[in-house]
Amino acid sequence: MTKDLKRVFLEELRSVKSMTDLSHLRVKYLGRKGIITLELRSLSSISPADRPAAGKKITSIKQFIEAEFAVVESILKREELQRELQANCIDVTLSGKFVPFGRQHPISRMLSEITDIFVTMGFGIEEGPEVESDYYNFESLNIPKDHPARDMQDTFYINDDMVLRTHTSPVQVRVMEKARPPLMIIVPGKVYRRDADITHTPMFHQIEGLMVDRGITFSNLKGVLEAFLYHLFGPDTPVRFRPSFFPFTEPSAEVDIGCILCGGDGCNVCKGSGWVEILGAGMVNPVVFENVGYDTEEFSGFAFGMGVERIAMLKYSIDDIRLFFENDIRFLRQF
Ligand code: FA5
Repeated sequence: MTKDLKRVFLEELRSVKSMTDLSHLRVKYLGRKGIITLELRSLSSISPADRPAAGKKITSIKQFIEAEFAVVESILKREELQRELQANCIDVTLSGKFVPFGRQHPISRMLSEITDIFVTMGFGIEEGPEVESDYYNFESLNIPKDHPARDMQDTFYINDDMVLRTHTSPVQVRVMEKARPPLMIIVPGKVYRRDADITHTPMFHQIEGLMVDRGITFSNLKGVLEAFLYHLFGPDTPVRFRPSFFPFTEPSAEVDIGCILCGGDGCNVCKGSGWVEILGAGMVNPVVFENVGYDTEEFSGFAFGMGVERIAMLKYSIDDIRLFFENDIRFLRQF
C-alpha cells in the first residue's frame, strides 16, 4: 500500500504543469481531508501494538511527499521567472526613439545673461507689478497728468488710474519708498506701449538699474554701463552717450552702440545712422527723491533702463524685432 501510494503520487506529480496544479495536488494529499491526513487519523483505529510501525511508515511517506513538493515547486518557480524575464526583456542594442526637447527662448537667455553681469557687479534683483497705478508709472516719476512727456510712452489704460506699465522705472520708486540708501538694484520685467514696427513691439522687456548713495556721480553711471557693455558685446564695440531728456533724471542721456548688423555703414535697423539706441539713463531727478522722502542734499544716484529685445537683436544680428514673438520653431531652433 505504501509503495502504491508513492507510485500513484509520483505519477500524479508528473502531470503537474503549473503552481495551480501543484496546489490542487497538495490539497489532495496534505489538505485537511487529504489522503495522508486521513491515513494519520486512521492510526487510532489500529491496535496499539501495530500503531508505532504504521505511524512511522505514513510519516515517512508524508515527508517524502513534502520533499517532492518542495523540489517541483522550486522548478516551477524558476520556470515562471524565466518566462517573465523573457516576456519583459529589453533589447539594449536597439536604436533609441527621438524625443524632441525644448530650449530657452532667446529673450529669456538674454535676460539671464544681462542680469548675471549686474549680479556679478553686486546689484540685487527686484520686481514689480505689470498692471501699475498712474501714480507709480508717471506721477511719482515727475510726469504729471496731461504733461507732453506722457506722449513719449503712450500705453494701454485699464481705467483712468491704472495702466499697463510703460517702463520698469516705477519699481525704483516702490523700492525707495521701503528702503534707505545705499541701494544697488536691477529690475527685469515686461513692459507695454502703443508701438509697432521693426524695432518696436507693444510688449517688450526692460531691465532697470538704480544706484543711490552718498557721492554718486555721472562718472559712476558711465563706469557701470561701460563695464556692462564691455562684458556683453566685447571690448571693440563702439559705445556713445548722447544728451537726452527724461522727466525723472537730470541730466539724462541715451546710450547707443555701433550697429552690429551693418558694422556702422547704415541699415534698416539703425535707420542709416550706424548707431542703435539701447538704453536711457541719467542722474535721479531730486523731485523723485523728494517723492520718496530722501534728503537730496545727502544722497545722489543714477538710473538706467534698457530694452532687452533691442540688445538681443544686436547680439544675435536679428533685423526684425517681431521675429522674437512669432515663435516660428525654425527661428527659435537657431539659439
Ligand atoms: C525708458 O523707458 C526709461 N524708463 C529708461 C530710463 C530709466 C531712463 C531710468 C532714465 C533712467 P525709453 O522709452 O527710451 O526709456 O526706453 C528704454 C529702452 O527700451 C529703449 O532704449 C529701447 O531699447 C527699448 N524700447 C523702447 N520702446 C520699445 C518698444 N516698443 N519695443 C522694444 N523696445 C523698446
